Amino acid sequence: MTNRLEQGVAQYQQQRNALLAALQAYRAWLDRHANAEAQQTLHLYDLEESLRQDKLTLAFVAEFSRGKSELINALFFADLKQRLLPSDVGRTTMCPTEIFYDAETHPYLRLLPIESRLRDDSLATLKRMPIEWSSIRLEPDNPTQMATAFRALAEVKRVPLAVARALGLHDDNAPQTGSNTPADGMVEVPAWRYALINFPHPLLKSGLSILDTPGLNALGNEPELTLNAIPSAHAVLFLLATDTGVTRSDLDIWEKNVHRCVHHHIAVLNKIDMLWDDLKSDPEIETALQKQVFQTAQLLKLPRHQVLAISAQKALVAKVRGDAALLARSNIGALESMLADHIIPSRQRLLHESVNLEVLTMLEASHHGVQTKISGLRDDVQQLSAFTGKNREIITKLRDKLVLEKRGYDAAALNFKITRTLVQTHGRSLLSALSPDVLDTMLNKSRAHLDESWTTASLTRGMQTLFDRINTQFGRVDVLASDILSLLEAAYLRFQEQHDFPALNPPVLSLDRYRQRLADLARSTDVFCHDPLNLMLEKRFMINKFYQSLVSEARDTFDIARTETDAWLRRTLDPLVVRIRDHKNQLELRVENIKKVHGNLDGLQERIAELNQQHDAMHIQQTEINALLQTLSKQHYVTPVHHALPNNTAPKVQAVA
Ligand SMILES: Nc1nc2c(ncn2[C@@H]2O[C@H](COP(=O)(O)OP(=O)(O)OP(=O)(O)O)[C@@H](O)[C@H]2O)c(=O)[nH]1
Ligand SMILES: [Mg+2]
Repeated sequence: MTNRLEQGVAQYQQQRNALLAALQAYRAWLDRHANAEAQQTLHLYDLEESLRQDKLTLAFVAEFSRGKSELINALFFADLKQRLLPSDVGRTTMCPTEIFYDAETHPYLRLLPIESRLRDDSLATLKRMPIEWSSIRLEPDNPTQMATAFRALAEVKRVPLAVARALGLHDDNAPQTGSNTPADGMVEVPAWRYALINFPHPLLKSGLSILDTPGLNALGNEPELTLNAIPSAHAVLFLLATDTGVTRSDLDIWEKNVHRCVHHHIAVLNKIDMLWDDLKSDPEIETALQKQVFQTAQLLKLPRHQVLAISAQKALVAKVRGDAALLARSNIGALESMLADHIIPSRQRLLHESVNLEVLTMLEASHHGVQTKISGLRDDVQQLSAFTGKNREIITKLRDKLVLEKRGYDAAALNFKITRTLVQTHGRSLLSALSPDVLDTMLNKSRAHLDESWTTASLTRGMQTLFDRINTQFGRVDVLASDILSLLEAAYLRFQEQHDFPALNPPVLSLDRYRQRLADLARSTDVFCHDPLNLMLEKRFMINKFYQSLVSEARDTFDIARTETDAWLRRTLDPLVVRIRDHKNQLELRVENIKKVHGNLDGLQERIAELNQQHDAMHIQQTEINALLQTLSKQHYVTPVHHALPNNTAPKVQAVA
């Protein structure tokens, strides 16, 4: 039995494969017709690789015991007929857990020891160092073995108070942070800092990746999650429970980590079975439920339809037992449909748009090249046909005219080389304005603020200085980019006026997305600095951790901006270079034609037949490129039918992004 979610994810995989196939076909086309610049082929390879790596990420965020792990079990692992992830009363999941599929290795559970918090390496770096992790091999055919292994996700250990403090996990002033101070001076801390589960589930194989997070302020302990993993998830499911209602701490997590920080979020009011009461009629229960949904929507400032009321536990039980009536009553189908009808299509749309942005200009240039060749060949055949019965004198005149035209064009093409060199020089300045060295200098300056004192005030100052400097640098890039564009437009206009080139609109470079990302980081810094919890916790430790995550985010943003600028340079220059080169080849061919005819009037018919053959071959190329254009510009995603959700941020094409 496949549900809506499985269908949705399968569709997402299909579309990704279709895009991939189109890119491969285009690369093969370029190879076959030997008119690709090496850089173009490389770029297509990169795009294909990033498409292959693309994952659809769902993050589950909530206060402890709202049923996050239970919901993951119900949505994804019910077919194993077990409660796979530990889910229990009170605080259960102790470390953030990422669940995905990686075909390269045997299924595993990897656990990062909590002590790694003492190191300066980021989680992203540590993820690339398997040696730092404790690894357990999973047996996918043995759910009991897996469930036993997954108990580690709930493990805690007792450490001396000083160690907990050093790990930034103890707050003397706020016992609600989870550590208490017993007489023996030992406190409980999570045994593991992070978990990775590689598991061959069909949904995960299709490119889905899940992030389960621990409740009770544990999120704030890992700034990489709050600054990056959660905001960049394609959807965040925020859970609440009917028995607790919306509490102060629920609201706090919602405000700090979900509401304004992520674009796609769904509030899930879980545990509706708590309202089921044999002594009440169904309409009474429904009224009570609707009231709670309404109140939840109001408190979270969400439209009513973005709050889904379900029972994760009953859904899991129903799926394990094959109880259709209970499954329907659990209402999990509504959540599965929401994911399939809104979240997945919006990810598909973005994927499609980002690939289109990269490839359509290239494809259009190829299309134009073929078109020019076809019309050139047609003109040539016409021209040669007109020679039939003409004398050598007329042909001499025409030849001289054509040679003259070619000379004029060659001069223009040579002139363009100057523009091209100039653009390349500007391009180098453009890229060096975004070089890692420039960033390092800026980082050192911002860090100076912090070295004076590790306070939230100096953190704010340091980060503001950094973001201002990066923005200034982006401003410089804007100016250089618009200079480049003017140069190219002026050069192209000459070809349009003097050599009948069709209109071409080179794309404009926009770094707005990265400016927005910096603004988001600045806002997160502000939230962090005003959070009473962070003011109370061992300051230096958390500020340092937060600073490091911020810097790594700023670095990524800067790097992606550079990659995008580099790609933009290619997108603006390459099509022009290709057009100018194609036209030159065309003219050369025509001069050669006329020279041949001039030398051997008897071979005229033979030459016409030859050109007709070339013309037919070009037609086949044209059909191929048209089909590719059609595949890539076709909308593969399903348009949302019900309520439109706001757009997510564009994907990182190089990381995928
Ligand atoms: N009655 C009822 N209980 C549920 C439901 N969903 C989860 N629970 C129970 O609530 C408790 C907490 O569930 P978990 O899945 O561990 O909650 P969590 O949000 O993952 O909690 P942490 O891991 O501590 O952050 C468990 O005992 C679950 O069985 C539900 O729909 N109905
Ligand atoms: Mg849990």
